Amino acid sequence: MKKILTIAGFDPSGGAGLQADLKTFTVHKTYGMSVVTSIVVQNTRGVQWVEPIPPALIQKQLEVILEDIVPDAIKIGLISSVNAIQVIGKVLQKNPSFIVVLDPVSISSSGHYMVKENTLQSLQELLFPLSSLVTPNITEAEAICDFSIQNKAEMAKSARKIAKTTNGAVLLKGGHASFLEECSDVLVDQHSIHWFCSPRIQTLHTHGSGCTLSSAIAAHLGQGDSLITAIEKAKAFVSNALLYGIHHPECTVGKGNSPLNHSYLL
Ligand code: PXL
Repeated sequence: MKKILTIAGFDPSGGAGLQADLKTFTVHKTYGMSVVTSIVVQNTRGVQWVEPIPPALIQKQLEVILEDIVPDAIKIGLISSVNAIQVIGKVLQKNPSFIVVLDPVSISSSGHYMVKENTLQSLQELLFPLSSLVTPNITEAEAICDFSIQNKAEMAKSARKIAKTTNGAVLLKGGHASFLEECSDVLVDQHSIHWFCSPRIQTLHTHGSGCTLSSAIAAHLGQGDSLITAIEKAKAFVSNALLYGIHHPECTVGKGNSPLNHSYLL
């Protein structure tokens, strides 16, 4: 069984962060492990508080896992402080062969800032160069590149610029882009560009969709899939988990933006 590690925030309501990641790892028949970086006090209606875990404690969790278990892939989600980014970078630098999928989370889907200023800049300086894939959404890509994205050409331009700072590729997610009729994501590495297009699913019940996509990609990469295959399979998983959440009223959770139905495969 392949072993997949998430380094992410804790969502007590169970739909996003490392809870989403662990559920995703399990239904992909992999063994899930988690290092917690922050406690995010929230429910499906929104985020109320983000409490960072002390960096030394993050470092210790990581070191103790890694001296015992070699992960086949790592997903990184919310890291809410620069000091935490620094210690994670320090540990990962010692293991340059790891497959790392980094979701540069900064704002929750309910619009709450979950990171301190400069976090995106530090992620780009310290963790993008250690990542095989970085998965920003449009808002995060705009903040990283410092220009606005209004069409597919600008999506590609932004992804190309960000890709130069990674150790692999960028998947720029168009899921929230109002200028796209379909849901189009663009994958760019040093040499190539590939578009993934899927029908847009009209729903507000998307809590945890970004976390789930990046952890499903990590699970597939850890199992040996190519990058394009891993992304295709992960996108199909997210679409189905969204659809099963909406079309089965008994699967709706909470009074706000309901999470995906991670268990639909079961
Ligand atoms: O979707 C971004 C995200 C990431 N990580 C945690 C979260 C959220 C959004 O709510 O709670 C822990």
